[in-house]
Amino acid sequence: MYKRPQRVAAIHDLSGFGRCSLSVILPVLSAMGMQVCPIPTAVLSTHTGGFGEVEFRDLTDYIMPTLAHYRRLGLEFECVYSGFLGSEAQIDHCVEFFASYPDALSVVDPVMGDHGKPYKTYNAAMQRRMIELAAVADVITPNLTEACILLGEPYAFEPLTQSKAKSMLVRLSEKGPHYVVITGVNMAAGTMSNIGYDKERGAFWCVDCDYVPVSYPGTGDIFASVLTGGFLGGDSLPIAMARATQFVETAIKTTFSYGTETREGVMLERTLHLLGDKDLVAKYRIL
Ligand code: PXL
Repeated sequence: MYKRPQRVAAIHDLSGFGRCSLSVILPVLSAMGMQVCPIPTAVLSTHTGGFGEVEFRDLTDYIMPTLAHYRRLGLEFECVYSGFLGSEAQIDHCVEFFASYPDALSVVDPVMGDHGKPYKTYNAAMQRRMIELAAVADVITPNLTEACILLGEPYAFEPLTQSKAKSMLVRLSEKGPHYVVITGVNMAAGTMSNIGYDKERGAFWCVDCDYVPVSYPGTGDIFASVLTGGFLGGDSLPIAMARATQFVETAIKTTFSYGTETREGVMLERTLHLLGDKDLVAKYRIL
């Protein structure tokens, strides 16, 4: 019998050039068999990482009327997934969106910064409000910079010991979410790892990444999207983390081999087909 694809309401910006946010979230989740309904928070000519002055149109007043329309239509979503937000009011609107779909998996990628620095558009008030949004999520996927901002701590430039890593995961989960995944963690043991915590089970997980001497924008969006698609497809936390890590690693290595400009993001076009491979990816460790 026909079963419609699972639906994801994706509340993120649309950056035209540079392969991040909705430009990568849509293809990734579609390739994983999900129907993505984009709710753009802003439209930008490029992402904010390296293309000079950006054309930016805020769409704060678009979110609530769109939610109202979907409610009138009786549209159901299996997942609501938020990311880059352009204003404080958008955070309130996302909270309301999540509250309107209490049975949906709620994923908050608290996009705020990278490499120890907040993005230009994220002021201190927005950083504080993002903590409120993370509190209503089932899953959060900060990178290490964002994890430090959410915890109100200075950025951890030193490699993290296992006990510090576990403490960060637990303290983030105490703010609300059941699953916490921190990406891009330089571990004291010498690995670059993505680490995760399942609050209900009290279980910690770690997936190591191969080192590549470059960093591309949009990889956090791709990671969170593959993780979300994995969960919706029935993956456990460590399997979803392993799937997302492996895909991002392959996309980065493929792109690096061509030597393209890093600000243009990863060559998703050359790797997207790999997401159709449902084989179990089990390259995880217990942290
Ligand atoms: O990939 C995160 C992201 C999303 N949206 C915009 C960005 C960035 C990172 O630079 O600039 C507009």
